[in-house]
Amino acid sequence: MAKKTKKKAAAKPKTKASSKKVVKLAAKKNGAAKASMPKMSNKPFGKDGKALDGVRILDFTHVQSGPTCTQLLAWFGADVIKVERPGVGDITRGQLVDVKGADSLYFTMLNHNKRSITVDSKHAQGKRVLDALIKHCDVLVENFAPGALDRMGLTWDYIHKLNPRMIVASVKGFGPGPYEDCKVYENVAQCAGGSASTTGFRDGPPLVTGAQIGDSGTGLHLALGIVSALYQRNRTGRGQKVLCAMQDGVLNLARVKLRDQQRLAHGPLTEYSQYGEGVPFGDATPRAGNDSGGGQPGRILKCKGAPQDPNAYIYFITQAPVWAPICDLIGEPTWKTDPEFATPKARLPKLNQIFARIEEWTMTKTKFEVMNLCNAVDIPVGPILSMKEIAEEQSLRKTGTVVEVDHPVRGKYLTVGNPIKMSDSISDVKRSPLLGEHTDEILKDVLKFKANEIAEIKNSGALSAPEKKEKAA
Ligand code: CAO
Repeated sequence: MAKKTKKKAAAKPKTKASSKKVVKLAAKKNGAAKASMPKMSNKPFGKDGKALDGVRILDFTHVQSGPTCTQLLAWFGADVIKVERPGVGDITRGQLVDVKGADSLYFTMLNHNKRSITVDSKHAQGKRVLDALIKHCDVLVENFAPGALDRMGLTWDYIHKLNPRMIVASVKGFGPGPYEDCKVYENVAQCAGGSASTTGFRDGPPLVTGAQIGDSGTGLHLALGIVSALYQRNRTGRGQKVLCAMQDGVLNLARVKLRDQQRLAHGPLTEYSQYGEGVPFGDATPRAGNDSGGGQPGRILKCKGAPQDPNAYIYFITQAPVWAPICDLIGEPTWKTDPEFATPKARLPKLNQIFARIEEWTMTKTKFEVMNLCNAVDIPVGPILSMKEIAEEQSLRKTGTVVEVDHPVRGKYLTVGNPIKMSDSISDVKRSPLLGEHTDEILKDVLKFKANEIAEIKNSGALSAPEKKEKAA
């Protein structure tokens, strides 16, 4: 797609059946809409390029939320050009540094498969490079503080005029409203999106979760918005703005808690432990400890080795359909028919007693033994896996979910590969770029600047760190 926009930024949409290769498929049988499709590939699956081949991304992201999005797009085959401030780059390059002189894991693990160009966006020659990038890219992705892009002169109107096909995708902390001008980080979003008020134990303070649902969660949402906008562009020929607010992304992931908020108007939440314990409900969804959000009673129980081993625990769910095998497994077969225990409703006030008995049993076994015994009779359980165990888990290495990457400065390190597996678009994980590593090739090969133009831009100091700028002046 980006290639097609090189000569003519506002070229006609490509979906019309113009080439001989295109055949019309009228899917009458299944009632699907009439669609124009390219001729079906006869190459083996996984050997005919990647899903987003030909899409070029102007990646103006930093920290975590935006880079998560553009890393996914890169794994799907997009050419992601990361624009960074000369001399500094994405601030995470130098945050939580573990190997002196090397880009941090914070940076490397969020910026695989990208190219890096350094450009001072507030310099006139830097602006010239950005304008060229806008003309040659399909999508601009950014997660600057509110107003920062406009202050660079890159308003929607300006970008849309330069390249009407460009999709402009943004992460912001809040959507339009009273907080729209606020800067936001992960935990701010977890709190403002309703997650923290519903996480933790009833008698303790609100808690944030370790999973980065504000940053990475919103990046994921944004990636879906971008891909959908690209799909719509095939029909309309024009770009659009895509906005994901972190508050909205977190709330979307916490929607079961807004569900429970509304259920409260009709009585207590009977599947919450607090109901069985006789503790009255207030007017907002309470924190529910480790109760399961799906309405099935669940708890985290000790296994052999706990509490000395902080991860010798298992998540145990007493789902109604597997109550009988649970009773057999823990040595309480009479609970299957005893009216005090036989039905989910009868069990609700006795969950503490029931889970204490199950825990007596789980404490005699390791979490993996519990997992094997339970899964043999279709009882779903969740061993609490430490990051050490996950890093060493060979099945995750085999699927490419945990990948070892080699980096020229830091050496080998582990990362999380693409969690979305596609049979015809196989992701390979390439190391993150060094700061400005691809500046020259992008100016020359992508933006087609001539040698004298490149020299002019470079000599202006627009692509280099402040000390070089001083020399150039
Ligand atoms: N050349 C020149 N200037 C550049 C530049 C470049 N290549 N790249 C960035 N800058 C400038 C910006 O223009 C901005 O300048 P102004 O304030 O003068 O307009 C400045 O760098 C700082 O950008 P910022 O405000 O986005 O960065 P920050 O560190 O102050 O704030 C953050 C960081 C994350 C709080 C803010 O960007 C934000 O709220 N983003 C939206 C929400 C988000 O994504 N948060 C998640 C981050 S991950 O936890």
